[in-house]
Amino acid sequence: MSDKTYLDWPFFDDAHRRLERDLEAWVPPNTGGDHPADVDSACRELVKRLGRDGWLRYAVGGTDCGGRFDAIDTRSICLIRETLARHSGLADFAFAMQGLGSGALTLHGSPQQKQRYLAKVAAGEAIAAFALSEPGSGSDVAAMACAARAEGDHYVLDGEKTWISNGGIADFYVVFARTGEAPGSRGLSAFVVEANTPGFEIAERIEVIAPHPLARLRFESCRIPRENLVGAPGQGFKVAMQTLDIFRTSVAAAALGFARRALDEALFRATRRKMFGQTLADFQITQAKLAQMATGIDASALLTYRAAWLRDRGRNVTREAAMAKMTATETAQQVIDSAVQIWGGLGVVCGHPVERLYREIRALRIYEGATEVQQLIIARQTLASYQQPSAG
Ligand code: COS
Repeated sequence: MSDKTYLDWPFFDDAHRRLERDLEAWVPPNTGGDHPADVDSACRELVKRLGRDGWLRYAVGGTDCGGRFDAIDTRSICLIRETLARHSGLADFAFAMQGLGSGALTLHGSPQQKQRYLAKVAAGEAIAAFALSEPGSGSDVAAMACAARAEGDHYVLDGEKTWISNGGIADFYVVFARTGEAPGSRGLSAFVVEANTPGFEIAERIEVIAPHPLARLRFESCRIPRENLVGAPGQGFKVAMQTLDIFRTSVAAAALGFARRALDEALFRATRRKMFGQTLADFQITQAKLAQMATGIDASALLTYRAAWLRDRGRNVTREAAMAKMTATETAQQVIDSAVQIWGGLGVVCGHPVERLYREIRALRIYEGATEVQQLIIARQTLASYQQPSAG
């Protein structure tokens, strides 16, 4: 049984505690299976179930278009991701991508766009995706080459996107492209591209160590109605970054869920496995490991829920979200590695919970801003506040 004492921390109110309890009761153990033969169908099914039972309402903002609240409640999203991740990486993925894929619409969509897309995302009737990275620009978003030129009442998209989660099963993609109002980050815009738009195709499906739908996308003279522009022209970089400010914090929460599961598995093994006349847990060397694991988890939780709480209070959390994502994902990797060590040979057997966690955690240190990007963000802001301390 995972430690739940953190729910008494002042970041949460009773509605959060109820949400966690209700979701814990809803999610059957190992939802979604660990090695589904058909990952696309498994994801579609998870989205349907998460939508049918109301959980996806937390992934979008706006009660008039299916959202649970008027604005996204970051703490709810984090609690849901943490809880789902403890049981099933794929269920967490299905939930998270509905939020990331529609986040730009929640934040900057027109009333018509919100009505058209968000209600279906919240009901699990449409699958969303977020298309930012390209073969030549991952960390350096401002260097993107995919271009959208205005032509009458349309934009015409040409270029590629890659590492796009839900690529291949999404009904629509929020795509970022260069519109050229100004150089670099000031010349990008965001668009909704529906999957059946002529000129859009899945160029390649990509298989990864923890399978989920992932693809490279290609746009060739792909005509998008002007009303599919999300936010103002030239504001795409900020739209992407504001979306990531929410979902980077939630990646930290997912890592936390993986780490908590790993600690549970390690405790189970350490208190049962006998050697040299005692249990593994009786050895101080094991206790040192368990202490590191438990402390790392609490430190990650504090940073994660601080970032979520601050965002829910309307604060800019770019730095706090970066700290949370960096710490929680790097810590979870170490915690899971220790759990594998405690399980010994069994820990590397395909299908074992800690083997699955070992594969699942790895990508979280890379996507939505690699650890090195988070370091850059934190250092820049730390240096800026040192060099320009606020008056008084
Ligand atoms: N919210 C709102 N605005 C933001 C912002 C945020 N979180 N972060 C930056 N901006 C603004 C800046 O204020 C700046 O505005 P002005 O042009 O008005 O001055 C502008 O955006 C450019 O910011 P910056 O100079 O910091 O941009 P850089 O090109 O140096 O890039 C990083 C910054 C590296 C942080 C950014 O490119 C990044 O996050 N990269 C990782 C991308 C990523 O996560 N990829 C994974 C995709 S999802 S799997």
